[in-house]
Amino acid sequence: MNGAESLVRTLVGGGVNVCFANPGTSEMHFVAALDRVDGMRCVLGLFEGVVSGAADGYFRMTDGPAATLLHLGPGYANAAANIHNANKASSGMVNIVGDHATYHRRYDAPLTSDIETLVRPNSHWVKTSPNAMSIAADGAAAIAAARTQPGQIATLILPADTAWNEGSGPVAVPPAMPRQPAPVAGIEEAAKVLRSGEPTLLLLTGRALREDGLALAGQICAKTGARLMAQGSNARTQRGRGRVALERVPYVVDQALAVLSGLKHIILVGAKMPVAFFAYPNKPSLLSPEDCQGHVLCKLDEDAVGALAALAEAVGARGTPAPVVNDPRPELATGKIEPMALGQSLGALLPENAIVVDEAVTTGRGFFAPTKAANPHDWLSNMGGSIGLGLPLATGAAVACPDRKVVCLEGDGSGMYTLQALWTQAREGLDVTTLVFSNRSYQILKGELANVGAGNPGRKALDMLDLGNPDIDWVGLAKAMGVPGAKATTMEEFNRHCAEGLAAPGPYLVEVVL
Ligand SMILES: Cc1ncc(C[n+]2csc(CCOP(=O)(O)OP(=O)(O)O)c2C)c(N)n1
Repeated sequence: MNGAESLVRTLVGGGVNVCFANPGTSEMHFVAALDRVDGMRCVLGLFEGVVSGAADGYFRMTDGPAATLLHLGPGYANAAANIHNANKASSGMVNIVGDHATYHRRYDAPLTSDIETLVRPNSHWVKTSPNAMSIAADGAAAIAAARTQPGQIATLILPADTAWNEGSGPVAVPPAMPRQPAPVAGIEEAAKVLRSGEPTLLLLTGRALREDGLALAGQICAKTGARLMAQGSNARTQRGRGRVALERVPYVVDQALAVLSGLKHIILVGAKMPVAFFAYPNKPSLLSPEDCQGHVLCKLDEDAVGALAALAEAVGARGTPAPVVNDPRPELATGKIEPMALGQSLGALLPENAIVVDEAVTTGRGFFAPTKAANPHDWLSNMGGSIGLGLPLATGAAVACPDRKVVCLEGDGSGMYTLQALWTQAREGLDVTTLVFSNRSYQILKGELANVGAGNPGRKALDMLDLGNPDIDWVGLAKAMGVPGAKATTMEEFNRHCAEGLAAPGPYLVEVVL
């Protein structure tokens, strides 16, 4: 058995059953080995940013890593922006980056580059496998690293001769370690703060934002009068009717300062003290009041649900009912297409157990409130700020959860970075309804131009923020990649086309003209 097959068998044996791939010559033995090994689903992405974003979506929905297959330094470089996003979301993934055969590297052939240096900033674990006999053991170590709580990026560089020479056969992967309990001192400190009666916020991210963690956090806040919020963006939040709802720290600095003003304590449940996305002249970087103290209940890799349960116990909140959302679902909105109307119709239309991928940027900023009482769903956000994640993330989430509907909320500017994901959705028959909010501009940047104090923009500056001239035909783009769709110019059309997409099995795209 050659090295490549030893590696693929190690991946499958270690529970890595999906590989998002964009291969080249140096990965041909890995590709050939896929045919000889059962249990590995291979999904082709036509740009590496699709591959890495999909692996992120897959991890968020399964809590287990997928593999990616990337072609040398440039293949990795194309994947890097969404690996950055995955890293910020603490998603685990096993990147397999092909390289030239070990003896060929010294000749500096066109695709030669320093792959280790390229991958290091966004990888917790990096290794170039030295020979075919060690590739399976290195693969097993990469899987173990990717599964390290809360999830890590592991990058294994695979020189072509380590794939084609005789290998060791598969190597067993040690079972994943559970999360460690949070230190008792943090729980005691948090309980003391909550008992003090001073204005306190429980700030959540990570594992705490699933239904069980939210119920405990809701009980604690109902009992003690503390406030409850989530970080500005989060990997996966479970929300909707029957669950404890929470708002996020706003993106706009002045709004965030207002929301957090008066607080004396923030209890951090996996979260960091809130910081502004960017610095702006004459505005603070830290969003909490100067005299507000942070208290770590648990770190991101620790057992957040266990820590919340212990805190609920400590403040006597176990018998307090969790304040879950009981409101009726909103009605469909009608008339002119506007962000709040879209949020309302979305709240009415979201199917039970949907997975919402949110890269709606300006249009979607207010969607949390009107979707609060929608059917129960999971909400996935971009945590690394590198746009072009939404369509790939939705693709990976749909591969992970074939029984659930994925609804991708996408800005037209962000969508254009990685639109090839639509082709993968069509080829794989993935159940994704994509709503592209076609405001034909980089709308958010128009506000940012003013916020950074760059003065009154002229024609040249405004042209850099405008996506019209020519208008992008999203329905045409989708059709060309095998995804049916329709355009909506009124809320009535939106309601109809969105419902059509949600009713159809497989991918569908609605271009929403704002
Ligand atoms: C990789 C990357 N390049 C550029 C940016 C800067 N950027 C932030 S938002 C944005 C435009 C987003 O446009 P769109 O998705 O249409 O959202 P809108 O604000 O119009 O709703 C750009 C270019 C970024 N965040 N990431």
